[in-house]
Amino acid sequence: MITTENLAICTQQNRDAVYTLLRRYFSMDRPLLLQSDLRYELLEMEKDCGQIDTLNKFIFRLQEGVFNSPWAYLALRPDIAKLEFVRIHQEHLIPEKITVSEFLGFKEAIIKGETTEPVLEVDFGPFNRGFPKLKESRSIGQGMIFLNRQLSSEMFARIETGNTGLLHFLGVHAIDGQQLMFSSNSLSIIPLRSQLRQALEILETVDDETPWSELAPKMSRLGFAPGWGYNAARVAETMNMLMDILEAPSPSALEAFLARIPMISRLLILSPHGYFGQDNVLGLPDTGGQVVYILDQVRALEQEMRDRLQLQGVQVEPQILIVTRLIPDAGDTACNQRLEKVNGCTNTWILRIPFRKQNGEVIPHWISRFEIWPHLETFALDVEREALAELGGRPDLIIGNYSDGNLVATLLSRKLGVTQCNIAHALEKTKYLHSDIYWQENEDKYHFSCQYTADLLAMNAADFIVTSTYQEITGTREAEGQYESYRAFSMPGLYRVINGIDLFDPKFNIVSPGADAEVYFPYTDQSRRLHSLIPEIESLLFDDAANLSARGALQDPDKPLIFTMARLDHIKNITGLVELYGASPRLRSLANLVVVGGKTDPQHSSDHEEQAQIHRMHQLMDEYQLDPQVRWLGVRLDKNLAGELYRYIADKRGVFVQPALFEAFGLTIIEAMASGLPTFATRYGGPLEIIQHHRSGFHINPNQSEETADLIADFLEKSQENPAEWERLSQGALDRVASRYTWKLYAERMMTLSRIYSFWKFASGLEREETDRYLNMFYHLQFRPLANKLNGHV
Ligand code: UDP
Ligand code: LCN
Repeated sequence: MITTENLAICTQQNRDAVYTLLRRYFSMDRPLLLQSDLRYELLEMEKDCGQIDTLNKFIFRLQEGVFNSPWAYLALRPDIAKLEFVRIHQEHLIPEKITVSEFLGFKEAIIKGETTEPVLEVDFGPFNRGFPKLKESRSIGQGMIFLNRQLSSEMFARIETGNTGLLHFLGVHAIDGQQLMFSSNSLSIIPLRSQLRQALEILETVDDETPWSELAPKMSRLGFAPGWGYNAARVAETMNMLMDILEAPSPSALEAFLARIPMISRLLILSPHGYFGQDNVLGLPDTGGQVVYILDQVRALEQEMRDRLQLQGVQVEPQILIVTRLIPDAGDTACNQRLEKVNGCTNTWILRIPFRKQNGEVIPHWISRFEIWPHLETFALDVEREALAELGGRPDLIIGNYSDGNLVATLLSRKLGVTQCNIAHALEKTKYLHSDIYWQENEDKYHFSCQYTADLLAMNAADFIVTSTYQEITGTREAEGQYESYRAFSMPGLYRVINGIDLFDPKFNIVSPGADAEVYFPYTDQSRRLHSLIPEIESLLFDDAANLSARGALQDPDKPLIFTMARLDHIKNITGLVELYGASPRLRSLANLVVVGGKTDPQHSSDHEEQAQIHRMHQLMDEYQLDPQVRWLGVRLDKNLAGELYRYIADKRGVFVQPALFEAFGLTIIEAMASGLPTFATRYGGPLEIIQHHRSGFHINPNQSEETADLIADFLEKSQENPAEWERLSQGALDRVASRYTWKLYAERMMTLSRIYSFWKFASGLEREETDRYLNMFYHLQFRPLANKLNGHV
């Protein structure tokens, strides 16, 4: 293992090389070097001196370095989820271990010229010391299994004395005001065993199919309430499960039993920013995958909740409320409507609540996600009132989405005493390089001081956190994870985070989203194809651009198509793809490029990043004279059209490319793959985990344009010579999505997590009271003043 101790030995053995390398770093005259810079410089040095194996290993484990002669302060990431800090004197060359605080302090002083004035150090570590923690990095993201194992053994140790949270939980359990499982609230173990035995004896005498309604009178005389099953067979199974637990407890038996207890019938989902709607919203600034994710998620969850409640014989209709912002000036969207029913659901609604100014006046226009911070506290109060009225009571679970939704979820969950789940979708900190240390420079535009504070609050408050991939939490061997980036960082002048989040906390669980199987299905499935959309697609691709919001007219329409679709954000790097295509005569001769994104007229955009990207697109089209080979559609495609377009591209033996500089997950990637379209996607972020290189798609490095162009061109050429190659990748993509990325799998897992975490929150007092008090103070003393300052600014 690459530890600081080993580094000392290595330095001794390679004194000359270390000395030369440090000199090179110092001579770069850049105080802060990133992993890529540190590696690059070593590789350059090796060109002159030859390879130094051991040193190589260390440099490749460095996360960043801060240089101020004679000292180099280094952050070493020996392995996934491990972090150490070390400093080396340029002359003495003896590595010394330092604390995170010393490292960050040096960084602040060098980069920002800060004095050694006392700063607020944020440290969540001490609060969670007594809390069970995972030990192995490979178990990160499997928190539920671990927690269940850990807590059940503690609980079972007390079972004979009857002192168990399980009995208490069963005794008071109710949903929608209806008492479930037991009618008495003081259960004890000996009478309970006898009650169960008597009930099972009765159940043996009746037909398996006897419905609960017929069993109810006898069962209620024994003290049982509904919730055990819809018929005699299922009731008996559930009772036997409880008998087994009382007899010989095991975590898996408990998990199976808890999976049967109806716990969730009312769900509150928060997604404040953006245009949240079902039509005409995708591709608008800030409105993308999160909306798609939530709309697909609720369909799957409502179905799963209903199935579960029915199986357990509980006559409660599940209800889901998605709460977002009401935007009076909503253009051609429905975002100015208070209530909207979600298509394909029975009792799932979008509830829109406006943002208000301090004087109560409703804010009419869209507000960027970076500027919504001052509105969230009043929004939370309004949500509490209106959502409780719509739901007819407290929700059983609150799910926050993105930094803003997670903050509102935090405020509401604390207040209502409801289990809180967070879904980040994308944490901005990883997307914007150095956005912590240079926060002041970006404050006017991005207000990261508010966002990162909100993130720390919400991640530490959540009962459980759902992520789409493993690396979202803790990264890969090479790169830091999104949550990991909140572990230790500095915002000079504001605070220094010593321990922002513990990656080994069992609150993390990986539950990957799916692609809507009704919309994104294989191109070969002719009977389901929407053939009527083909003329519209061909018109979009080939008709006169002047009649559409489009640019470019494909000269040779028979060539395969390279397709990309994304919001025109800088990070999506669509312009990077256009540039690499423009600069590659080989690629240009093999295929045309189709871009769906943004608008072609910058005046039609209200978002500064999008405007800049639109200008850049036009510039590239002019510079490389791309009009005959690139079709840029500044339109929003509805889901069905997008689904059929992926399949159309597959018919033409084309490919999908997702060139983002960083992509948290990337729904377009699984949509393209679910359509059977060979997919090339960025190696930075979730796609690295979704795609198996050369099997179910390809990883590309967005910073290596030539290499990427060649990889795509090689594949297109190979596929022309041997169509089986294209089909191999197409099938690989289909198989991968079917085995991992479906909403059915998602809903089952999500409901299990909700039940288990809610149970443990109740049964073992998992309330982290000390953390809560600290968070409360952090919210009032840090977040509120920052948000209020922004209020004056916007
Ligand atoms: N999308 C769409 N039509 C458009 C643009 C985007 O249907 O014109 C959808 C796309 O199919 C995907 C989502 O918007 O479902 C984008 O999600 P992704 O995770 O790829 O990126 P995000 O926008 O969330 O960063
Ligand atoms: C936000 C993103 O940036 C995407 O990478 C995700 O796919 C999307 O949300 C859905 O989680």
